[in-house]
Amino acid sequence: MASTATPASLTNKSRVYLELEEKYNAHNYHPLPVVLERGSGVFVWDVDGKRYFDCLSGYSAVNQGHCHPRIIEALTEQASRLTLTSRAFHSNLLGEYGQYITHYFGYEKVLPMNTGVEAVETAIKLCRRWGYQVKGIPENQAKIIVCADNFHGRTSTVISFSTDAESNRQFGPYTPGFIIIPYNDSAALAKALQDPHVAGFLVEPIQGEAGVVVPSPGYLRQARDGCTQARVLFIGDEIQTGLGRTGRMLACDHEDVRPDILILGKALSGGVLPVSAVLSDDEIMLTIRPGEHGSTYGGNPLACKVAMTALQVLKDEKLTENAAVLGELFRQELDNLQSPYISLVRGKGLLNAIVIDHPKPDAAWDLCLALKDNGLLAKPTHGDKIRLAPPLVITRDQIHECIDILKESLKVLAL
Ligand code: IF1
Repeated sequence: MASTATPASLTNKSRVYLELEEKYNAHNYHPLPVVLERGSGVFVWDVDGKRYFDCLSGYSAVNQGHCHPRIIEALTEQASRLTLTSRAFHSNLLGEYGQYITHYFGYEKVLPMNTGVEAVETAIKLCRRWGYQVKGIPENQAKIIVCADNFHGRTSTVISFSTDAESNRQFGPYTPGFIIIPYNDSAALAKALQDPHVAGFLVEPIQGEAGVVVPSPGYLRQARDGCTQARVLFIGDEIQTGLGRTGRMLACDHEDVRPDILILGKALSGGVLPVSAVLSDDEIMLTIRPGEHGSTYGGNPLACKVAMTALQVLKDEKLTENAAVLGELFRQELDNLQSPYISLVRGKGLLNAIVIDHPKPDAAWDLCLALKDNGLLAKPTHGDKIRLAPPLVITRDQIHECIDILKESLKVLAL
């Protein structure tokens, strides 16, 4: 890939940071050559003071915008009071948070964790436990159905059911117990659900990493009904799609689907610290008893306070509604660009992607470099797709500014 070449637009100042990272940090990422030092709302600034629209939003972790004043206030106030008790003791915030988030999403219980993948792991353990204790699956026989091209995180178990070689190659041996079926294929799901040892179906309501793949209307509804009939838990990974991103509080809400196990992360903290959560009702959650699962930081007072504030901001600022309305506008304006090099515009709410069609294999990367030079940050995925997912606090005028930057930047692809 030509992408490893240092672009001419890189300033001497930012070059120093890139070289430091290259020398002392593991090479497990290939970032765009921009060095950020500040953020506010939809904007981030680099070390030279140049301002950018952030159209990645920390992979949808900063739905509320960078350094949201109310979230930062909650963070700093609580940080000077009490940050961590461990779960060996009670705190004055864990119960309040539990009540807040379960009422917010309509579940009986919550299990707090930190990163997204930890919440996915928690959901897998809960689902298996329910399979043995409630459904009566013989021990060690439980299976979980997952979809091809999924992304649920990077632990050794979770990559065991990835179909992406980049994620799992030479990281085996892999955890067994997963059945992989094609995404958006109701017939394949119906067939897989016939196996009586199936305990759960783990699914992203929209596949993020795959390049914002929106399933056909009715797919999630049918999947939900199929799971209910087969007595299989529907596990919704809303880590990326939840919390207003797609124009509803949860992407499953678009089809009035209620997951049996709901997984949240990312924007649950508004991007200030890792906070994730698993929600379910008692029949499932109470199958795990004291000592059987946990985490040092899970449910810490700082996270509880920040998460309640981050959720309240979504409601108070009507960010879900903004995502729905401005998402429509964004896709409409992207279509109106009529670029010969954009073969597809897709998404829901403010989780969108464009597919680049161009003879140059690095065209999407080159376009992202041009976007960067013109003041907008986005990152290509799977070579030809560019995710466009700004913070949900973006305004109508700012959407138009982003479109203008795209229009200008597309000129670099002219043949
Ligand atoms: C990386 C993608 C986004 C997720 C869903 C669980 C997790 C994620 C649906 C794990 C994480 C990330 C992580 C980031 C890249 C990224 C990503 F392109 F890979 F798919 F957002 F679009 N379920 N998504 O999307 O959450 O443990 O990271 O907190 O580089 O791994 P985590």
